[in-house]
Amino acid sequence: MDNDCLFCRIVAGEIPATVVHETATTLAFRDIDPKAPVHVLVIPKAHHRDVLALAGDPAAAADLLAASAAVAQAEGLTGDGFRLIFNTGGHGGQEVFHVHAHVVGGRALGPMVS
Ligand code: D5M
Repeated sequence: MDNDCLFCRIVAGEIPATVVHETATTLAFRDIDPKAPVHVLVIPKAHHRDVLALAGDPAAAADLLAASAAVAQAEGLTGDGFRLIFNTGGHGGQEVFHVHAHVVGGRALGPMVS
């Protein structure tokens, strides 16, 4: 755990979140500033800075992908579709440096890049 990391502190229960799914290695909770009717963040419980770092831990990456799919299923997104996003670094618009997948859906999302 990184004590300076917001999402590590959510994993530790120090900061509240609306948790929608949890496994031994992952946690999923609703984004505080949702961009669509469904906007859930899926994170590994272990701290990895970004998706580039996560790629160095294939088991954790697989767990995160499986958890993201489970969230999409549970949130009813698999019929109409949804978006799975890893913002990465400055140009990618990453604000929280604990890797997280955005599961976004519940409406037509339009062009990917703004
Ligand atoms: O996305 C970081 C996301 O994290 C952004 O959509 C807001 C969200 N956020 C920030 N703080 C919280 C808390 N406390 N709970 C839930 N969601 C939160 P990025 O890809 O880094 O730009």
